[in-house]
Amino acid sequence: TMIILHDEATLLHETVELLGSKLRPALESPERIKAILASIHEAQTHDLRTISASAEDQNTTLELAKESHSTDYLKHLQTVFSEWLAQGLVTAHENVLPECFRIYSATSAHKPPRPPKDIYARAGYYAFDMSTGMMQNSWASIIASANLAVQATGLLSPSSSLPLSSTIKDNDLRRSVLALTRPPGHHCTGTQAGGYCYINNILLPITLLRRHHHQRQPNHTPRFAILDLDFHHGNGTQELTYYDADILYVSIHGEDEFPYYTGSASETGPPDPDHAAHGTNLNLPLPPGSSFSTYLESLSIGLDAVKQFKPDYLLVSLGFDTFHLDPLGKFDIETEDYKTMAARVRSTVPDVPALILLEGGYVIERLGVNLLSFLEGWEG
Ligand code: SP5
Ligand code: ZN
Repeated sequence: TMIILHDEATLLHETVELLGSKLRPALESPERIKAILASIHEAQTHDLRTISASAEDQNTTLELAKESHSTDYLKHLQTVFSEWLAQGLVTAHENVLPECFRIYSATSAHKPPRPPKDIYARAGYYAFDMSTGMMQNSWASIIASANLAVQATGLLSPSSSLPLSSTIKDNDLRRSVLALTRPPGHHCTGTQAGGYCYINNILLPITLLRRHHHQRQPNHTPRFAILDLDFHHGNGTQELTYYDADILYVSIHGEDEFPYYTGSASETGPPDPDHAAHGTNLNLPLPPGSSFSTYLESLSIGLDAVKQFKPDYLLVSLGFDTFHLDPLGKFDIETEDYKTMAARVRSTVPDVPALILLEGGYVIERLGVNLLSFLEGWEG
């Protein structure tokens, strides 16, 4: 039985995106979570907890997010829709979408680029693609999703000093927790939304656990391994952890796929061999069409690195866009393979407290079975 955290507010965000030259309903939709919930209910094997972020929870979460994201970026996410609406740039049922992205110009008087005064232009300053629109309720889902990551952390750590939601009790403490985070998080950077991501959810547990350890065990600096199993490279997570010696980032992803400009095996952390974070980034790109047996070879390399790193915590960015039918993925992975995948991961570090956060996966009608298969393998 896995404790699975969900918040109904994650279902509110519903946008359009530019995909293959057409503006269409975003593949990252509320139906993804609804389908997962239906499968969990039907299976009856897991302990699903539906929580709701209080104003205080939201403040705590926002405060933690400021460790990874700039204050002006977070402010932008909270206000851009209503500002566009007030100025008549969108109607209540439309989306804010960017038009002009950041330009790094050698000849500009503004180096580095600064936020434009024009509210219309700011949408493109704080984003890097057109899959990451903002509608009326987007912020409510963004903060609810991030809060799920925070509350899941509370279930991992035996401390009443953590900001546990009132729906969670001390005797619920677990070694593994899954949070149904939506929107996902691994693509957004400190100042740019992208790839359906707005707040990098997986960084929040790290910030929270660090503060927690700092209070209780100041002599011990906790070590974190992030295993990113989404089909896409987690460029945001990589960027936010690259120079951090206490975080290992490992990603298996489609080679030369979205987000296109990151994810090469040569990105291993700071190049200086004397830098403490040298070698704490491991990218394992795989060509389109890769089979599950090929995938397992990379997974085994990634897991060796995780084991060697001796993490105090394992954080899994779990995407199901590696599924063979996924419209955004190109791997040849099937439902039963997720069971094998999860079993390999968990058996590598069976006693390390682990948080699993949802990232991508767009075959609505198979998301539930794929997740159940993963959990079956995880719990052995
Ligand atoms: C969290 C996550 O999985 N985000 C992925 C976002 C990917 N968005 C861009 C995909 C571009 C695919 N291009 C194909 C166009 C023709 N259909
Ligand atoms: Zn993805």
